[in-house]
Amino acid sequence: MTEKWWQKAIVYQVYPRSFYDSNNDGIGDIQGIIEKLDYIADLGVNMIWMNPIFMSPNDDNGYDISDFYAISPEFGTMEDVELLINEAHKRDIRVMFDLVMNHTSDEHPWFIESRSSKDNPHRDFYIWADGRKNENGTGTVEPTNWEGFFGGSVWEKDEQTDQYYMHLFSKKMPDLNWENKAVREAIYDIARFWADKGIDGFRVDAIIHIGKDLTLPQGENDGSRAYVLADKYYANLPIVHDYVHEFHKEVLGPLQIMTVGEGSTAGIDEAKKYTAPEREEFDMLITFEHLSLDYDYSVTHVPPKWTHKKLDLLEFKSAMRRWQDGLYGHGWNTLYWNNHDMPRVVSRFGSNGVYREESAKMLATLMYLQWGTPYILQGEELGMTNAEYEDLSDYRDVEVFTLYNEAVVKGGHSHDEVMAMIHNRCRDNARTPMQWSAEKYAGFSQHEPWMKVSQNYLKINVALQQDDPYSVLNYYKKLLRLRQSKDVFIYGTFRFVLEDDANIYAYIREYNGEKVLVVCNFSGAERAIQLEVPKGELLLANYPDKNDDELTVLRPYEARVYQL
Ligand code: TEU
Ligand code: CA
Repeated sequence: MTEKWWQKAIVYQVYPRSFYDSNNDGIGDIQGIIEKLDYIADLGVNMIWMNPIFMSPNDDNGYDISDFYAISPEFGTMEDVELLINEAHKRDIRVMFDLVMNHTSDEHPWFIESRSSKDNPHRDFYIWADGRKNENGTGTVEPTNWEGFFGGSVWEKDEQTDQYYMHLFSKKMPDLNWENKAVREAIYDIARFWADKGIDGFRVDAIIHIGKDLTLPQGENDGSRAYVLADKYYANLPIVHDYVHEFHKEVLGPLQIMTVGEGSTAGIDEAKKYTAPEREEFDMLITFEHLSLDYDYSVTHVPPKWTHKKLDLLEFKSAMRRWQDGLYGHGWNTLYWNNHDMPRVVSRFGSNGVYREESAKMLATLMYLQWGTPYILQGEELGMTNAEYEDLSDYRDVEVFTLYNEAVVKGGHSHDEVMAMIHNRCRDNARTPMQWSAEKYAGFSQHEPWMKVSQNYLKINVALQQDDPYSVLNYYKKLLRLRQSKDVFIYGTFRFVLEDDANIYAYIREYNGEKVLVVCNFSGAERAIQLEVPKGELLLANYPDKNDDELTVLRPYEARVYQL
């Protein structure tokens, strides 16, 4: 495969609202990111991905955009953005923006026009349909029983024209109609505009959903919820590839922009299509398969993402293998544990307790020495945990309130049960303010932040970890430098060892005659193993004292990397 710069990229995801507040209004901002660029560079990453910073009423924290060409004043100005791009480039850090092409805000001028009358020129920018007659024929119900990703119906009735519009996410986020060429052209112009500003990449939001089955079939319903996730009608439709290819031809190819598509439910065959260079679609895809294995599908009164069962490591391994093997030689892979839509990985698969640091280091070692481009969420390098909020009012995410409304208020399920789900699973877990120091508000701001800091900031913060050679932060630095120092980590093949072991995650990477071995204990107990390793060639380990003569026992969450 031809070499591309992004194969050596290590991406750091900045959630601007919660990263650093430079002007003390409680909201993170672009100047705040600029102030922390040296911190980011020192970590050893070479690209940042920023969640949306455009004009937005913030129903979904900026994913509901009302003007794609303007920066939200909370975050700063266009000059700030230009400065950020410049300052990042000076430090050899590339910049990736989040491009939202599936929907807009309902406050976007296109939608205001669209809803104003059935014959408005912008009517067909969005997806409108008549309701179905209700049972007794006195009125209408939604055109289909499809459930949106935040819960509830995907349809909202608009009284003005007595039709329903489609919204796969919140009702303030109407879906664009990609069948309309004018919509596609308008979106491509937006991408061109930002490419011209000098950014290096796009993360393309919710891309697998831009094609819908507009014959509007009903989803099969077992009756456990009023609406059903019928994603076969609105996810991964073949037409999506045609749209993405067109986008590539018009924008990505000519402007040489790197892209990663967000392809949550895309399977490996889909991913091959999206990322095979000769098909000219995306460079890589972010998929969720490996992070959907701890859902408990036997619980049906809430959408699957809120449910939980213990992760079966063997299942996890076979999912990882599917992606490591499946894409190798075809496309390119992504590697991640966290993003702004998921609970924190230490709380999810590691330990929140005594082994928090060991488990955070082990999880990073396991993930980021595999084949693909790493995506690290801010705070992950500290081993930041879930939010630990107690009250519903501490949460900020629209998805939390939709769940609560559907499950408790309308569905009659218990408050305590649903609060426990929110506590474990909600997206706000990933969005609490970055923990910079033990100062008030974790050094994120001097003003009360838009969202509460996690109470453990006194113990988990940058200032403490910077000076501690054994901190999670300093381990991340070593790990990322190790990854960048050897081509075997970038291009090498991947092969499991001890594949049937339900607690150990171990693999060998190999490239041009060089071999490395990564061995991780995924459990919180000591594990006996049998592996032959050479003496003294330990490249990295997450326990400080080394006894590298033999490898017969791994301590809780222990991780080791050997040169073979
Ligand atoms: O998330 C999209 C997303 O996760 C869905 O596309 C996914 O397919 C669905 O939940 C089924 O698993 C992105 C952003 O990351 C998120 O923050 C936004 O809220 C959302 O799009 C809407 O823009
Ligand atoms: Ca601010």
